[in-house]
Order: sequence, then C-alpha cells, then structure tokens
Amino acid sequence: MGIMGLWRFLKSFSFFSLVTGLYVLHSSIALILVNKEVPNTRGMLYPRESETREVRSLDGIWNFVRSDPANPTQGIRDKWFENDLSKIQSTIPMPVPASYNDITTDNLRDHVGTVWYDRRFFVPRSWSKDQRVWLRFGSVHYEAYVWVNGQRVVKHEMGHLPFEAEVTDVLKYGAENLITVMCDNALIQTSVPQGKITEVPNDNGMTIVQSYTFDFFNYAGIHRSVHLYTTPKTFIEEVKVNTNLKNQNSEGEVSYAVSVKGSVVNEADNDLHIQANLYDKTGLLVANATSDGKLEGELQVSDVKPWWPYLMSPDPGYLYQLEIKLLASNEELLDVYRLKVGLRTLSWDKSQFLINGKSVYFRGFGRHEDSDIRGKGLDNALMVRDFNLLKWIGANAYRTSHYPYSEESMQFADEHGIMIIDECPSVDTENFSQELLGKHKSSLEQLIHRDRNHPSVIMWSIANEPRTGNINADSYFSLVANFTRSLDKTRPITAAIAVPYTNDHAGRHLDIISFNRYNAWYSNTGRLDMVTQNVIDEAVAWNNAYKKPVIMSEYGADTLEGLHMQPAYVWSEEFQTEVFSRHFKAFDELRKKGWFIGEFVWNFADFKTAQSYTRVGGNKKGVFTRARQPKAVAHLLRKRYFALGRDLDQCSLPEDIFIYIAEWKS
Ligand code: GCB
Repeated sequence: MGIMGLWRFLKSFSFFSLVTGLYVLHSSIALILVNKEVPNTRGMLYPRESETREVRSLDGIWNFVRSDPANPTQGIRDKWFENDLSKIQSTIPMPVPASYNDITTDNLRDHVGTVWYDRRFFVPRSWSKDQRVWLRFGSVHYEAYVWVNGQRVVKHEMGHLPFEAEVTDVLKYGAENLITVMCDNALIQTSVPQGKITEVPNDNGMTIVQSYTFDFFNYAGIHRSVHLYTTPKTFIEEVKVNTNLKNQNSEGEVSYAVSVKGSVVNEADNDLHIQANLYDKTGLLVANATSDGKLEGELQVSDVKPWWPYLMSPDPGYLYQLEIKLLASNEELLDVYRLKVGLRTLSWDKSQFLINGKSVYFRGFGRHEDSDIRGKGLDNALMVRDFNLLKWIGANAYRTSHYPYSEESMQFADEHGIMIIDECPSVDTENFSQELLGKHKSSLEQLIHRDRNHPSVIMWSIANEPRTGNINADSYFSLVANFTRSLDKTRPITAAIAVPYTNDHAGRHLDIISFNRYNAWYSNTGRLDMVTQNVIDEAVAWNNAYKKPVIMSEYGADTLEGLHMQPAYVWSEEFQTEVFSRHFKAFDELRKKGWFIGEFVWNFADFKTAQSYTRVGGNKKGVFTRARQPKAVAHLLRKRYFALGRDLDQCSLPEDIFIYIAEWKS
C-alpha cells in the first residue's frame, strides 16, 4: 500500500472506530506519554529582496481539479503531477491565495479529501547562475504535496504555517516550468486540529463526511502566497533576535544569532563573519558590530526608542531595521538579509505581565482569519481594514484564535503596536495520544520558529479549550508546556481553558491562566442578571487555584445585525450591548484585585461555521459584521477601551468618542 493508499485506510471509518476504541481506553487508563524529540524545521525567514536575493510571486489564477472523494488517491496513482492537469480532465480557474470552498457555485464547499492545483511559470535564465532557488508556501491547509516538473519537492502537514523546499536542481532556467500541488483537507484524530472522517449512507449510497468539534469552518486550499526566491550558494539560513532594555529603558541591547548554510561553511572557513547594522526609522545607523569568526553578537543602542503597544505611548510600534551581512574571510559580501526589530522587554510574575517594566492590561479580541468569498485566504485589503478597526476601537491586543495568522499580519502588528497572543492550531484537544503530542509539539516548533523575532508576540497560547478535565491532560500539557519553554523562555505561556477550574489538569503548567466563558449565552441563556457575579467568582476561583495572573479570553453573545429588541432579548443588538456592559462591571471589580490582567471579546467579526441549527449563516458574535461594519456594541466597546487607555496608560481620546447630547447640569 503506497502513501496515499494508506489515506483511505487511516482516514476512513475503520480508523474512526479504532480511535473510538482508543478513546474508551484513554478515559479509563492513564496514558504513558514519552517526550520524543521533534525535528527542527530549518530556514523559514520571510522571503525578502536584497542585493543578494530576488523574490517572485506565483500568486494568481491556478488550474484546479477536485478528486473523487471516494477515490482520493487516484491522482497519485495516475501521476497527475507529470503533466498539466488540463490534459487529464477539465480544470476550473482557482485564485491563489484563497480558500477554494466559497469560489464556485456548486458544492465544492463541503468537499472532503484531496484537490489539485497547477500552473506554469517562467524562470529567467539569469537565475541559473551560482545561486539557489527556493519555493515557499505561506500556508496550505491542511496537508500539501508539491511537485515541480513532475518531481516531488516537498510534503507538509499542518495548516497556517509556512514550508519551503530548494528547487535549484529541478527547475528549467530560461524556460517554462510546471508546479503541481495536491492539498488534502481531511482532519483526523491525530491531526492538529483534530477531526473525524466517517462514511455514512446518503440518497446515492455512501458518502464521506468530515466532522469536528470546533465551530469555525474548515476552509482549505492554498491560503497564503507562493513565492520563488533566490539566495546565494552560501547564505543566511536563520536569524534569531532577542532584545532587552536597561537603565530605565534608555539603553537597549539587540542580540542576534545567525546560522549559515552552504559550501563555504562546510569547508570550515572559520573566518565567515557577520556584520550587523542597526538603523532607526529615519535610516540613521545607530549601532553596528562585526563578529569575528562568530555568527552571533550584540548591539548596544543608546537613547533607545522602545517598542510600545498602541495607546501605551504616543509613538507605538517603533521599529529599527537590522541588517545582517554575511562576509567571507576576504570581506566579500556573500549574503544580506534585513528584518525589522522592536526593542522591548517582557516580564511576568504571579500577578502581572509587564512590558518595558510597565504593567499591561489587555483590551482585545479573539479573531479569525475569515471573510466572504476568500475564506481564510490572505487578503491585504481585509488585513488593513481590520487593523484600522482595531485602532479605531482602541484595542491593544488580540489572540490568533485558533491557529497562526499570516506572516504579513504579524509584521503589521509589529508596526502598529498591537500585542499578539500567538496561538498554535490545537483546538478542543482531546483523545490525547503519543502521535497527537508529536504533531502538537511540531506545530509549536514551527510557530515559534516563524514568529520568535516579532516584538508584537508577547505570549504563546498552546491550545484553545483543550479537554483538560481528562486526567491525561496533566502529563500531556506538562510535556507541551515544557517543550514550548525549551524553545522560548522570553515569553509566558497560556492556554484558553473552558472546563470548570475544579476539573482542570493543565493550569499548573501555564504562566498565565486564560478562561473562556459564555455567561447569559451558553449558560443561563438570556439571564443578564447572572453575568457579573459569575464572572467575578470564576476569575477569583482560577486565581485562588493557581496564584497566577488571569485573563478572560472569551465572552460574548451571537447578535444578528439590525435585530433590535427592547427589553433586550437573545440575538438582538441590545442584548449584546448589555452582555458586554455586565462583563465590564465584573472586569472593573476584578481589576482592583491586582491579578486580573485582560479582557478579550469573542469575536472581532462574524465568521463562517460548519452548518448547524445554532448558527444563522455562521457565528455572529462579532463586534463587527463579516463585512467589517460595526454593530451597536462596537461604539460601547470603543468608549470602554479608550477610557481604559486614558486611565491606565494616559492615552489621549479621539475627538469623536463622545457624541454631543446636551449641556449636563449636575
Ligand atoms: C468557544 C470557542 C470558540 C467558539 C465560541 C462560540 O468557546 O473557543 O472557538 O467560536 O466558543 O461562539 O461558540
């Protein structure tokens, strides 16, 4: 049985029953999990042009074919990658980047299994000269197999994270080339996130059905940009940056570690060295260092402009440019890579989280990468609009619920001073197993590797609503948290927990406790009088249980835009407004206690879900509609977030925040 032959076996109902069997076993017997090594990914620097590198985009309209769900491996067996897909069957046009689900008018939306993309592209003759060429995908959900000119160059499992392959030797220079991608959206019990594939009867016989416990729609396809880029033969493969502030934030330190790959390195040319230059926003050189015989070093910066979050400083998101030059022993310039760095320090203790020594109160959102037509496809217009709305409403943070967001949005967050709780794709984690643990750790390794240099990333979230009531969650999350710390000690770890604190087995492995709760919605539906005290009691209980800072990471109510009902009634704009207001009251009580450090609304905008009788066209808990227009509650939230900004961080208020009503006589 070949690789894809295994697909049918593993992802079919027989696998499902196997997993069901294991689940029964897990519930009664403690699992023994082993801390196995996770392979480190290499490279993954965002593709950037420089005097030694060229970047070309392969975005555009590709050709697309869906496999027969009952025969998902046919394309592999029949070698569809050897020639244009259009020579085998009729193709349809498919935009890249985009989810494929909402593009057509037929039911591609609910397709389960493999789909194929291909396109032709030209590689200039000049690229054949003494350099390497790389093919890089920003993200393909969920699993991707990639061929260039009929040769398989890379396979990657895990959505929302980049992967790449060197294609120097498979390309035809000064000629046309063919790229073919097979993408598989099937989620099983050992994928991250998990899902189940079942075979069920329908009117025509049997059909394959995908199910999952999380509510956001399992959009799939080539979600982010595809790039070809060049590097010299000996090149900068990795850059790791750490920053620190000293002397009341007046002096800064940037430490960097570079790794290099290439022939010169293998010849043990010990004189390969790095020249690092740091420029401020105006382009002025503020620090430089040449590390002799070493690929790491430190830059000292005086009169530093720290990286501050939005509304915590009049000049938030201050970024320097770090220029890394790789030089040979004869000072020949081998490679140049530039990246933006923000100078800041993070610290935390049992009651607070501090940035540059100042205590932070998070006022933010859980979000989704989701929009009409594009699904989870990268869209710059949407991204810029979202940041404009975040700033308009006075938020200073968001959580990348429930998977890593685009690299472009991480760069944008750096520039705008928006703090990110960076979440890996583990949602509703259950049926803990050794294989799942390996994939979960790998998702964190890839995430941290990709995002470790972003000043905006201030915390790692290792899961959303894991089933931590299961006794096996203890050893599982101890291993996941320790692994995360082994990769990055400079940021705290959290997870958004939804089980009651009395059942939880994971909180003790975290640095910061985040909890999700839907008072007046999923519990005590409609009871606005049962919000404030419940929120206070639960936050206090979490703090008592673990003596750690506490965040409310989700609260909210589904709201149909334009539905008005007075007195407030579920789904109306009035109800959402009152639910928020009752939470605000609880948060202000909790803030006085000193360890309650943030409030995150669920959700920034309405988003698509799987079909369900609890959802009308999707999850409507957005403060903004899916088209990114404010619901009534947005205006209330804006007043609160700016009021908090003024009281806690002395920010100034936008002129239009209060509407003139009348002269009040007090
Ligand atoms: C949750 C989940 C989130 C859902 C939300 C809801 O607890 O973390 O992914 O969308 O509830 O609205 O049901």
